[in-house]
Amino acid sequence: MTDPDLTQLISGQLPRREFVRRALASGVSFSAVGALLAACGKGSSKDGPAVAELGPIEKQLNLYLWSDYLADDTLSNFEKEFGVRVTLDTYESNEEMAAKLLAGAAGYDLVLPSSYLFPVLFAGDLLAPLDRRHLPNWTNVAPLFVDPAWDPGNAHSAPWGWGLTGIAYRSDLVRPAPESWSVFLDQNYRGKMTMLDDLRDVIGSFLRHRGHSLNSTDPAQLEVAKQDAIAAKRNLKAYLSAPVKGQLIAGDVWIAQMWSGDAAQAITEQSAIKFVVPREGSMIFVDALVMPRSAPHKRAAHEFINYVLRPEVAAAISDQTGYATANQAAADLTKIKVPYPTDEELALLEYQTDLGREAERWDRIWTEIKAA
Ligand code: N2P
Repeated sequence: MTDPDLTQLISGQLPRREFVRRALASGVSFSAVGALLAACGKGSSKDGPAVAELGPIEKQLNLYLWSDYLADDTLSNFEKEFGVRVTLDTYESNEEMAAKLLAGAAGYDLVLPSSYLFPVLFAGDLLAPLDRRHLPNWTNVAPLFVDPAWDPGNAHSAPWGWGLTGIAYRSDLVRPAPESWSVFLDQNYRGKMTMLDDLRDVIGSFLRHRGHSLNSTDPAQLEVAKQDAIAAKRNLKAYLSAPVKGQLIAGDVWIAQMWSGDAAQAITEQSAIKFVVPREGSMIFVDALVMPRSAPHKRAAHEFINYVLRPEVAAAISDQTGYATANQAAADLTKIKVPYPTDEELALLEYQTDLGREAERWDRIWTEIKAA
């Protein structure tokens, strides 16, 4: 990317998507690109074209979702009922997914970002508005998730569920129970611990450990978080997200930074696994389905959203994944009640927010941690 690119973008001579393509090709991180677009006043897609009329349902649907976020029969039942073939690609972090979309990956009909990513997706002009006329089951959405700050009027998204980041551990092998992020600095567990392969979770947890916001952009605070993360890295077996479950169940990993639902999935197979929110506090997230502008099967995408908004479909997803549903009607049907955070825990939880231009600093620090 060159300065003339930026000038052309501002004057409207360079389309947003071409700007994004060039910026990423020249090594600028996706979040920094989002910040640049937002700063140039190109940050809103709410002025986009009105919702186009959708034709008949297509025969194909391409999903790009977080791994382990569906019930076994969610897709096969949809395929059978609607006569649509579904393909599923998965990702392990918001950053992995956003980099792919911003780099121009086309062909996906629905993706499932966390709320903090919305400013970047809007800035990249990546999202198509949803047509509520094709979502009669919308009324099942819990009031808490209606009209969120990150997507006013839910114009571009349908809430899926929410969860927390915490520590999953083998209570039969680890004593005393971990209660602080500092457990990852404990050499006694060297080689038996993992942290999420996610810069927001790793750096964020060490920021909380030192009493700071997990959205901090303060260089001095971030420097200390980096040093802590590097010290912890010496004790880690790996950075591994959802796929660590098998190792925790097998006992190869004893302590893992983990998302609540994935921990719940592991607990169903090994009851000695426990999940704790560290005393310094942690992150809470909401994930929501969005439809890229480039989605080739927009009617099928709407039918799928409407399908997962059915109480019984959303309940089955919540039961199997351990994530709390954003569907009010489904919450009454779930067999496994996902425990809502206690008031004490809630006071310690923080939503991740977009880092703006400082995302670049975070990216640099993460690269340094990974290279250390
Ligand atoms: C699903 C993980 C989703 C949680 N496996 C991260 N937002």
